[in-house]
Amino acid sequence: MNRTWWKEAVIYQIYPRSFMDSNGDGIGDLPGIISQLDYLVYLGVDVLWLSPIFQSPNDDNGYDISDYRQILPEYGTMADFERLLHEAHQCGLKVLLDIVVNHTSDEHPWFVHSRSSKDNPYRNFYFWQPTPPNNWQSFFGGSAWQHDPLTDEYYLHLFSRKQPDLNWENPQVRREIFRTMRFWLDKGVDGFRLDVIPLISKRTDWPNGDANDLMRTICEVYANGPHVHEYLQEMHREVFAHYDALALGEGIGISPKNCLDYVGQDRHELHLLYHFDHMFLNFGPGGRFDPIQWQLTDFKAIFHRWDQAIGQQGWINIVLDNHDFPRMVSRFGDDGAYHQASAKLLATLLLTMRGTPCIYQGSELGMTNATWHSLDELRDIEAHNAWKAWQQQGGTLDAFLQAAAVNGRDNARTPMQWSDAHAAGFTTGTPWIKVHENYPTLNAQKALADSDSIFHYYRHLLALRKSHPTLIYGDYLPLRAHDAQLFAYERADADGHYLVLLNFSSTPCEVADLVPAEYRWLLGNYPMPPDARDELRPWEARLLEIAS
Ligand code: TEU
Ligand code: CA
Repeated sequence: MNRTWWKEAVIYQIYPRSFMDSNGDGIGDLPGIISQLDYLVYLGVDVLWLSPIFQSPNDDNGYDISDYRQILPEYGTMADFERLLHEAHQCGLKVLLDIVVNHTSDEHPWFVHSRSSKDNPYRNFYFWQPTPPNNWQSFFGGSAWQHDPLTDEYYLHLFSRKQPDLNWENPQVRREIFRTMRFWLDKGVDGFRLDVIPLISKRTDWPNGDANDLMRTICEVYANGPHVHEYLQEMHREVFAHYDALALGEGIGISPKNCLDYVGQDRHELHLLYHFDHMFLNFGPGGRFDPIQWQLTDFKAIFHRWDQAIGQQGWINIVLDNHDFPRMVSRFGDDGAYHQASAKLLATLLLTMRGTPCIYQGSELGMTNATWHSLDELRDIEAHNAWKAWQQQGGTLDAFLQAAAVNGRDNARTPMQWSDAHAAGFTTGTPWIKVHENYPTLNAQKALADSDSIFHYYRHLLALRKSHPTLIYGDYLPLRAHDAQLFAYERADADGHYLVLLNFSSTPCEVADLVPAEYRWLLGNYPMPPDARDELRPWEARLLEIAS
């Protein structure tokens, strides 16, 4: 396995809107990020991924870009961005921009031209049809085809109506996108997170999707289109081949079967991708707002299947939460009685699984899902659209708010909790989205002062990972695959051998048969027991070094 910086790095995702506000307008911004670089360096991460910072009407918080070369004024100026990049580099941090190239905003000049007439030179930048050719549904609800009265035709939008899909079959579109990417790389950015990249090539035979099987429809109909690899290879030739820059793809619709087509090291497409298999585990037949119970055995099987599929030929990201999903401790842990222990257990999984971890802002503090008391508190377009559909089916508001509290995206978007000051120290003004009620006790200031905090656990683990390359490159060997309570595995290569034991439950768990007599205790989320063969306590995590 060849060594590269991006396999060894740990990525920290910043959602700029909710990270730190410098001027009291209630919206996080670039100077706010600059003011917290010391915090990120102290934590020990290597790469910052900034969710989109480009000009946007914010229908989907920046995932609807109206100018790829301007900074959103709410976030600051180009000079602020250049200062952020410079200061981050000075601290040894790399910076990835999140670029959305599957679609633009409907306010992007390309779309404004495109819709203006059927023979406009930009018409072919998007997909126009006289009538909807199929039953495709938008990810945010309703038909993916929107009628436009200006020319009496329909355009495709896989996300909101204000996010028309670009037509990548048009070489001019590709040229413009690649030029834009080079523009930012020439400024010195270290790579891109590529939003919904498996969707860029459309099946223009326009087959129907299966309304009863969304996952299959995503994999077979929306994603992995006929030219996707051709386009990504072209992107590599035109863009990435000329820089030491990272291509990290959001891998929606990619499965273990085809992942190496994207990240195989001989492919020259993406370096990394993150998949959605475990992130969709608790989505019921009705999707996100129809949550179901998930099983640890399924969860483990997903990690195993992906690790086997990737093997020695490629590399992936490890992700347990981000701005699109609930908080990991609320979802996969226990954010009540075992909040501290389970947040640390999940950190152990995130940072010792084989792959490049992404830490989402605030999870290093153990930030939790919020409670939503009314529709007005929710900001996410996906939630508001889902509520409309929910209402049509006769559902109640209470039940909807409960579903949103389990799986809504706004859970991950509440402001970063810096201190117990006004608005958690995020802003001196009124935050754009409510601050979580638990900020007086759960905040960075408290965490930094408490050597036993979740934050310091992350810090130790990040340092440990750096000094034990086997935790990065070593093989992943799952143990007790069928155990519904214990997630256990070894990481091993010629240089070392480690055992990771994670009790995903609030009842004790036997591990005596897994622990050899000789071991060295590296880290745990409880005080060291007299013997590492003793049963695991509720949500206990142990990381041991064992003899090969
Ligand atoms: O997300 C893609 C995506 O499909 C998931 O957000 C999720 O499946 C969706 O919420 C449906 O439940 C990316 C971005 O990460 C997300 O924030 C954007 O809203 C989306 O693309 C459109 O750009
Ligand atoms: Ca601001």
